[in-house]
Amino acid sequence: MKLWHCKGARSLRALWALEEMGLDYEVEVMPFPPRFLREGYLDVNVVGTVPYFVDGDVHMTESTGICHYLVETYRQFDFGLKPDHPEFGSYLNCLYHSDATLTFPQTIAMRYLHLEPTPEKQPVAVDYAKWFYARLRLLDQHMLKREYLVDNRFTIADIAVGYALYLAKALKLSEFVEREFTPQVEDYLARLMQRPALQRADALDDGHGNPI
Ligand SMILES: N[C@@H](CCC(=O)N[C@@H](CS)C(=O)NCC(=O)O)C(=O)O
Repeated sequence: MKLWHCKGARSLRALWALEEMGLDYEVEVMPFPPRFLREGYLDVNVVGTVPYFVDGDVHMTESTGICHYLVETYRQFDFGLKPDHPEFGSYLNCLYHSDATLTFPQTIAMRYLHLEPTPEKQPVAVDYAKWFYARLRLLDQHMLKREYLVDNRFTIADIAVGYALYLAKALKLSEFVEREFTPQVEDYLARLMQRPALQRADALDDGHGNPI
């Protein structure tokens, strides 16, 4: 299997999962954004985004979907839950919530605060950054009495949601909107950042550093 990745981008979810699971994979680390900076990338992935993932005939473009695929296809249930688990619904909710609800407003903020920072777009970016913090309310509540999202253990749900927290830090969103994570969410992210698999995945670089 092969993963196309850019440092700090959503492909980190898939890379982190591959590292946690100890699966054999090939990775291409590219400058960001690859559709402009990696020649021929649109021929690899017509959408031009990362991650892009290939496993035999399987081609995938969704970071959380790739994590879920790896759990199911390679029977990595140490990192996932099966449908008969009482928290299966919560597990799926975290997986979908991670990108559709949490990362989505962050990417608009990233675009206008970091990649195309024009003064007229600044209010839009700040608005989306505030929106992101408001959307953390579910996690704030959920983490009051938990160390991990489901089943009292680390799973890909933590990779999926943890990446959104990682991205907020990388984008320095708190500086733009004067909001902080709640103590329980700050502790949760610190716990995730200590994981050797994340540290290995995060260290992979195309030589140009992190653009965000
Ligand atoms: N929902 C997709 C989104 C993928 C995505 O938009 N990735 C961003 C990086 S975080 C990207 O490649 N942007 C570059 C571009 O749009 O050219 C996922 O979760 O993987």
